[in-house]
Amino acid sequence: MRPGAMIRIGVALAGVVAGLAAAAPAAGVPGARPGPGGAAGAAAVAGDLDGRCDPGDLCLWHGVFEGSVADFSYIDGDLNDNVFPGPGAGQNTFVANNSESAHNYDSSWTAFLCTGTNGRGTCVVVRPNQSVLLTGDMLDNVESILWSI
Ligand SMILES: [Ca+2]
Ligand SMILES: [Ca+2]
Ligand SMILES: [Ca+2]
Repeated sequence: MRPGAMIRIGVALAGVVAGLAAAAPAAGVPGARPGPGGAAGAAAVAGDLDGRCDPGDLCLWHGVFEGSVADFSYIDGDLNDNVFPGPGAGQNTFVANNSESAHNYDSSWTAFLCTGTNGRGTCVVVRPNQSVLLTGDMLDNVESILWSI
């Protein structure tokens, strides 16, 4: 099982917004969103991190819904190895601890944006087709993206 899938399942089991990292992985749990698992060097996926917000993407903006955008189709437990691909302010800067707003372009999966890697720290819930402003402790602090059905 991919590490990312384990994290993903952990979210579903925990059912809480914070403290996700301690959840134990389990095999064969339905609803684990397939994908590269956020592993370093994972193969590129069409539509993922192409600088455009497509259906199924979770988009993070460098600014408040402006400037460069980073679009994630899958779980990514560490945004420290990703840069904003979209044009505009912030392009090619690291995504980790560097975003001010987000929108979930998926129609069924809920995204969790967490202040630490691999779901650690505090997480904000971004429901399907919902936008969030990352303010307070979340401002320029998101470091991982998890999903749950
Ligand atoms: Ca995209
Ligand atoms: Ca990453
Ligand atoms: Ca952080």
